[in-house]
Amino acid sequence: MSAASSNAKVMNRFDLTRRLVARLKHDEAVVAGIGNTNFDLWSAGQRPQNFYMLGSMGLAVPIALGVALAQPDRRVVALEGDGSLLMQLGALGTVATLAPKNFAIIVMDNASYQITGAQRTATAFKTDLPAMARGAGLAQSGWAADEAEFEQLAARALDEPGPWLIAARIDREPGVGTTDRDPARIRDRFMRGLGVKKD
Ligand SMILES: Cc1ncc(C[n+]2csc(CCOP(=O)(O)OP(=O)(O)O)c2C)c(N)n1
Repeated sequence: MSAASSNAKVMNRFDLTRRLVARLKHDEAVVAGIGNTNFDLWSAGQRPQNFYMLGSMGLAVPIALGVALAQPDRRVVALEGDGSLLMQLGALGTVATLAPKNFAIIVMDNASYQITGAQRTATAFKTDLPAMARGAGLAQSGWAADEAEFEQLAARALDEPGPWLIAARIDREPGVGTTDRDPARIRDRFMRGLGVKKD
């Protein structure tokens, strides 16, 4: 895990998402943010333990944090874009304060709001999200240097005590596929996947 983004290779979100999904054992919850993170998670293989956020930027981390606190025996991963995380930075301090050991955040940083026209975000200039996360109190926070290190860090985040924040520099490829846009179905399937809805 590197403190500097300059050491990190530019990777691809769908490729990294597939690598993460391949490492899931069974019951981990994965909460993906608006747009591309959830399109790629959907295309990497649907599972009832996945939640696909529609419409609101920055909510993957707060939703996933709630799941991690409610179900401490389950590993929970939040997948978020840089633009979305920048919109909800306060959540990092909340994660650091509550410090759930079963929680990991993965930031897919393409330095842009890709899905709305690739306008540049602050990370295209001077802002470094893992450094901000460390400032928020998340000590285990840094850049994955390449695909191999991403896999290694994902495996640790699924196994060793968190909370974690793993950032990956990615290209500006759009997401692969599109999520089923039926929020009630997505919610119900997730609740069943987590064992909290039985009917
Ligand atoms: C609160 C809010 N503001 C603006 C939008 C419009 N919007 C939807 S996705 C998006 C960009 C998301 O950027 P990022 O999280 O970096 O993901 P990327 O598209 O780069 O994969 C924007 C501006 C929105 N849906 N919600």
